[in-house]
Amino acid sequence: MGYVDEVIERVVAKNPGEPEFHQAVKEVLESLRPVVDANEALYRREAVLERLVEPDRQIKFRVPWVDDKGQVQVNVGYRVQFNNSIGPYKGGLRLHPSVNISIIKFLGFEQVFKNSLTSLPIGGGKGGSDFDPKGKSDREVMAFCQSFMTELNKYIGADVDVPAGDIGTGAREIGYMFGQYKRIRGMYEGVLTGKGLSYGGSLARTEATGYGLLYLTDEMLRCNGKDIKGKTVCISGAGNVAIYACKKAQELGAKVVTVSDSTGYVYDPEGIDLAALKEIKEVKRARLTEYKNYRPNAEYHEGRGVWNIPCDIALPCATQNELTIDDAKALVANGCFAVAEGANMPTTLEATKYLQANGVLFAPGKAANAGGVATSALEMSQNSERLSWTFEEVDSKLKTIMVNIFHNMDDAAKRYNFEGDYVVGANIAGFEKVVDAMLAQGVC
Ligand code: NDP
Ligand code: 2IT
Repeated sequence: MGYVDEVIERVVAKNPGEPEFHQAVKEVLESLRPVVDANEALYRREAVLERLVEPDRQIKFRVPWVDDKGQVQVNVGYRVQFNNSIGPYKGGLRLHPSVNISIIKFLGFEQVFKNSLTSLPIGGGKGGSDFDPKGKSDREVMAFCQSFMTELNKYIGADVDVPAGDIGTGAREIGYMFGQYKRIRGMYEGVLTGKGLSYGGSLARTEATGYGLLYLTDEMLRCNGKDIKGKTVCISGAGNVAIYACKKAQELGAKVVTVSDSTGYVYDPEGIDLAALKEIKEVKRARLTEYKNYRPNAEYHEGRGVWNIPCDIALPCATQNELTIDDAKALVANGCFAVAEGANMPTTLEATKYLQANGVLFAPGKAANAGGVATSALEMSQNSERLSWTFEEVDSKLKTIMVNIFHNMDDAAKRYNFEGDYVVGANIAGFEKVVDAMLAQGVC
């Protein structure tokens, strides 16, 4: 058995009940075969893959808080610090009832390669809790965030580990967590990113993941002789990533016809009304069922089905494994020619292979959604120099980073004779830098 297969088998045996983590490890390691084969003796002796798949540490803790009725609630908190070879651990905090150690480990593992791809000095980590902010009062969210940070603060710091937002964690949650960190540690430092603009946040961080997704998609299309202008785009999700992906896609001349949330999806053949979407999701924190009140000609459908709407370009921006083999078949049958992942691992392995086999340009999440964490790293730089840059300055750096990520993954794929396979390209390009740093730093 080859080295890659041995390590995958070991990961599955040693981490039972962690299907998302197994999936992420398989996807990465299998596409690293060309590099691993070329360096097998060295990598085996240095146990490079064994070290890559084992996090530096996993922290799990109790998060007790009091709800509005005076009832004590208990959630579970996690922080997985995966790899800090190229910089302090960096990655978001997910607040969603589905959160478990498997999901946090898959996200942390992906983050290592994503952060390497940004070319900025950030290692990989991820955290979160099974707390559900939906339907909670602001006071309840604050009580949870303060309790969460009361434990988490022991393990993080501006040069140690810098968490940020993810599903369920937006500006409100980051604010409450930052306040509690400052209070407990007695220091004002850039320990979290995605902060409000009045206390050290960066302009363009809110927009960064969605905008970055479109900058990379635009470059991928351009380099393949295609143009986004005038194309029909389906987006899933209706959160931070989806909203700003929609905005930039529209600015680039595309027509976005769908958005979705966990209960259903909207199909607006005339093009999504961004102002309505923002009001429903960012201001009212309401369901997409409200969209029809703004746009009577739009359709709202309960349940899944967003990928059955015909489109040229699909941008999954909700959650993991939301685009399955059946969805991939529907997209191909309807003439879709590009898929770029705004979410983390939204496409199943089988669906990814099907899309690629059918000539669909496929940009994997660790490259396509790296604009968020890249701009978080720019927020860290601004905090360190105690300055803030203009929107245009941050946005232009973000664009350069995304264009470079595209070319780095494209070049890596070509170097190993996998031209056009951006999954292989992104994994190899991300891996090379991390391994170089690991080997230089000795056995640790
Ligand atoms: P938000 O919480 O702002 O929005 C998430 C959206 O996805 C909501 O519309 C939500 O619907 C939907 N969603 C979440 N879970 C499910 C589910 N299990 N089934 C169906 N729909 C679901 O999160 P973000 O926009 O920040 O994150 C979206 C994705 O992008 C995630 O995969 C995240 O890891 C990834 N990402 C985020 C970055 C960022 O900077 N925010 C950076 C890089 C990647 P509902 O409200 O009904 O739950
Ligand atoms: O998945 C991700 O890259 C994020 N949720 C953003 C992480 C960050 O540190 O900005």
